[in-house]
Amino acid sequence: MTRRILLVNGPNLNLLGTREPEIYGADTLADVERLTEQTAAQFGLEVRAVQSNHEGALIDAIHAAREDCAAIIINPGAFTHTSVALRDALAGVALPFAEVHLSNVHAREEFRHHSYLAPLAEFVISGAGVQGYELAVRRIATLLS
Ligand code: CA2
Repeated sequence: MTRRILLVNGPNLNLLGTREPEIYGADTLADVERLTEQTAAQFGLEVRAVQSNHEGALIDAIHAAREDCAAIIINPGAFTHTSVALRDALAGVALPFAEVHLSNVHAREEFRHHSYLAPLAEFVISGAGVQGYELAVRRIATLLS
């Protein structure tokens, strides 16, 4: 069985660590990807990391995961609250996935409280900062064991 996780970060997450540290913390996207890879390695899992600001590119990456990944960790950014297309892509590949948010979306504006993806997710982590990615890897390792 494949031992690879697809890590997907959506729009604007390439800006991590450059502004709004009070909401999203000081770590960069590179830090997030490194933490995810290092945690996964402890469980003999590999990571393919993708970030895009384009909905179609994210969908293509999710489709490709069907070939060689066992699970997906996704921070869909603002597409969480808007994208039926991302939801359909995740439903289509039928891989177990975790939805991760750096901030606690339920403590923020009303429009961030709804996720199109969450009903299909194995689990959702929101508000644990970058540690949420580490926790997601640990839970996925359990689910895959
Ligand atoms: O809390 C999260 O991880 C979010 O997915 C982040 C999204 C937001 O739209 C979601 O509601 C919750 C926004 C990502 C923007 O990231 C930035 C990071 C640094 C500076 C500016 C934007």
